[in-house]
Amino acid sequence: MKVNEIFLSIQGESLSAGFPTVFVRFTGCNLRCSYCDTRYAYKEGEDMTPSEVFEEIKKLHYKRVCLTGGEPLLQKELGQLLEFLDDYIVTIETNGSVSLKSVELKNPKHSYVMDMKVPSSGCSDQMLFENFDLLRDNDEIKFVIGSRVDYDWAKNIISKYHKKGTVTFSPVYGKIDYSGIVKWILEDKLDARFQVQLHKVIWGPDKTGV
Ligand code: MET
Repeated sequence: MKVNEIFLSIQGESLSAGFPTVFVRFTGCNLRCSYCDTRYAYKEGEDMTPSEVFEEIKKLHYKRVCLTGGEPLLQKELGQLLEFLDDYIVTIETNGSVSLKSVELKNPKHSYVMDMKVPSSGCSDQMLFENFDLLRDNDEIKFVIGSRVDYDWAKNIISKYHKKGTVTFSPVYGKIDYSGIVKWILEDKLDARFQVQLHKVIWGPDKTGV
């Protein structure tokens, strides 16, 4: 596996937001999102076996792990790492363009956070909508909203494809009026969760490795 960094922090996004979590950031991504805040994970990384990654996770003494990137589903040995993490609460942050069939989640404590890339990311045309069919109730679908166009795109995708899993709308930090998004959600009677990225509230938009 190619690993960019492993560190302990507070989870800033998803249903696990606020919990101390061990982050494993893998190297390599097939997308180039306009707002990407982890471009350093496109290339830089160290080769490690799943067992070596697990040893590093254990050293941090927390049973919550976030597998992120880069794009974690590009790692061929992800399934092997998940076997080591059988006893852990694991979220896999994936970018919506890679088939969820690349790793089978057998453990109910393991879930996907699938980030559907909206038009302002520049990558919305690469989303794989059949992934919606593979999501379960404990998975999550996230839309990072930067404009009304993004919101309308997300609303349309939900009505067409959403079956199972929590829907979350997160504003691009500092870019858009948060109360506006909340108003749209309520006007449209969407069962969508509004969430500000907590790590950016705590440390600001540019700090990495937190
Ligand atoms: N690849 C995943 C996503 O796009 C997680 C990392 S993005 C910084 O959501």
